[in-house]
Amino acid sequence: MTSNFIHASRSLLWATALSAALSSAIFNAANAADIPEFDLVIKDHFYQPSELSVPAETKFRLRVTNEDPTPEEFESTDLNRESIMLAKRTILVYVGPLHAGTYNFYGDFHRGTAQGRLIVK
Ligand SMILES: [Cu+2]
Repeated sequence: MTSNFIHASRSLLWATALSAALSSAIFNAANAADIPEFDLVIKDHFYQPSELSVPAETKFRLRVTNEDPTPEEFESTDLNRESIMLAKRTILVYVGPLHAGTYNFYGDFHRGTAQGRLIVK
C-alpha cells in the first residue's frame, strides 16, 4: 500500500515535470516566433543583402548563414556584436531594440569585401 502510494506519487511528479517541460518548450517556440527574423547570407565573402531594412524599437533576430567554405566572423562595432561562423553554418544574432539610424556590420575575416549595414526605421 505504502509502496503503491510512493509509486503513484513518483508518477505524478514525473507527469508534472514532463508537462512543465512541455509547456516551457511550447512557450519558447511561441516566443521565438514572435521575434521578427531577417536573413543574411555570406557568399564569396560578400553579405547578401549588403543593406537590410529592419524596424526601429523592436527586438529582432538575424539568421546569418556562411555559405563560404571558410570561417567568417559576423562583427559590428555599432551593434556591439561579434560571432564566429564556421564554414557552411548558420548563426542567430539577437539585436535591438534599436533607434532609427544606420548601423554597419562586417565580416572580420574579409573586411575588404564583407561589408553591410542595417537601415533601422
Ligand atoms: Cu573580430
